[in-house]
Amino acid sequence: MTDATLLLCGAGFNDEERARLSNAFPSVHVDGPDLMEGLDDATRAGIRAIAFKGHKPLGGAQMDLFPELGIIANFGVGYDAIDVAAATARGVRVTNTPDVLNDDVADLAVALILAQARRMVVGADRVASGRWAREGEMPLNRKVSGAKAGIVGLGRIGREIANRLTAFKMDIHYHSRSEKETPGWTYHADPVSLAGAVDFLIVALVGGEETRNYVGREVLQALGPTGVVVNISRGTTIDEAALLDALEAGTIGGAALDVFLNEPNIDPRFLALDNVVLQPHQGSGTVETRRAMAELQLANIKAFVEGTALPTPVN
Ligand code: 8YV
Repeated sequence: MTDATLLLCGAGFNDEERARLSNAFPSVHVDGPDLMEGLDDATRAGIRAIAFKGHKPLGGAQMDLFPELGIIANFGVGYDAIDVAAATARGVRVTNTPDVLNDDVADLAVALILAQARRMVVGADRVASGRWAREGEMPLNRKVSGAKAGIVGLGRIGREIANRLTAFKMDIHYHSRSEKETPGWTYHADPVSLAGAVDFLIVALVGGEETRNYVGREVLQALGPTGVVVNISRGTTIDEAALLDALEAGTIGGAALDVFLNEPNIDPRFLALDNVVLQPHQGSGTVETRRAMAELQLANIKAFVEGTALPTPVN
């Protein structure tokens, strides 16, 4: 194990995560893939594994900087930042951290639904600003229990969200590539039909080119002026320009978003809206879950170095 040097890549590693990795292997750290070129030749030649965190693209050109690279272990379930085809072509294994974050991401989706419908951010501001005392009750908002929810992408996280929403007596609809076995949830073969049938549209797709702009103008139009879109997946899955137009024009009722196209420098048009709840991509961001993700990332690297089966391979 000691002959492998690890490259930690990502500005988001916290002290505990960094220590866990560098206690296990000799390590070098760069804040992002764009800084890999700055490493000297001898350092690059020693790198066998990259522990990756974040969402900046990591492509074949960067992989080629490391002649001994054998694995890229992603901190996260979504690996759309990594060019997996390029890795496979170079014989480089890619791993991710599925399942351990499902609960947290689903919890946040439910929180976003409640916060948007019950206007909790506006309510908190009413208390803090003294407007409650001066102006009295806030305008009435919308009931969540018993409403219709539509999940776009019924993977592991989508199912966790649907399971939680059934406790809110919500009628569950979903769209995915094919119909799945469910406890009686309603399948829609296309996302426009799904959006037309529900009050809350929750996007739980995987990221990447295949799902870019999957929720587009037509879907948003079908959701209608009281419909709310919730996104805990990737900013790329919704046509963001179409979403902003719809929010500004009031052709949808609102949005609750944990993810954006250009994180963390999100489109300033979002900040002028009063029908949105915005979060800083914190779906998996609890101490417990981030620790589990870090352990799974390290377990993949150790398995690679020891030549045993990778716990959660992507390619
Ligand atoms: C990130 C995520 O990994 O798992 C994913 O796909 O988007 C997150 O959990 C986390 O924000 C670290 O970048």
